[in-house]
Amino acid sequence: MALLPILTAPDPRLKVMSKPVAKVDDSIRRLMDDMLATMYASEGLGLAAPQVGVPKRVIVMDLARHGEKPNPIMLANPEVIWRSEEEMVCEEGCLSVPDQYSEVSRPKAVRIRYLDYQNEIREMDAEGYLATCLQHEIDHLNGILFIDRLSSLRRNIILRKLVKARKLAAPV
Ligand code: K1U
Ligand code: ZN
Repeated sequence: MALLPILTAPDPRLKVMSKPVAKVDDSIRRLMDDMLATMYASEGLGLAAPQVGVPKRVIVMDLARHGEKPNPIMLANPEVIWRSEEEMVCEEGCLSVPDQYSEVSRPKAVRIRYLDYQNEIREMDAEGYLATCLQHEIDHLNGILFIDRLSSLRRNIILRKLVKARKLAAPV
């Protein structure tokens, strides 16, 4: 399995609409495996293919905590087919927006349709933190970052911090 470099905002590749997968075949399964390894190595809870520069509708997640049995979720072409009217506010972060966290309001519960690792069509009901993470990852597939759901003032403050941090990290 390979560890893939993660893009950070404001990289334009994070703003692109990703393309559906025709079939979950060996090449998509390899992408899912590499994304999962990359997500674990970065201590993230989720990862979407555009974050590693691949504009395909593939996401991986694992919400198991340290010390719990791993519970990987790998989805292709995930789509929200129902969302609750009730919303929930949750603190979000993103591996592509390093060290920045903000509260975001999203539907509290969703039903997702997707293709699984075996290319079978499945549906999943999610609520609470799982629903938040799924919606955050599906947003990535549509070129949306959690900072796009904040006020333009807050978003610009965060983007300026990221550009400054990148300049400081760049070799002279
Ligand atoms: O980069 C990503 O898309 C993954 C992202 C998933 C996520 C976390 C929290 C809320 C919504 C989506 C992360 O894993 S960010 C890093 C992280 O582990 C974390 C961030 C905030 C709160 C708790 C954990
Ligand atoms: Zn993210």
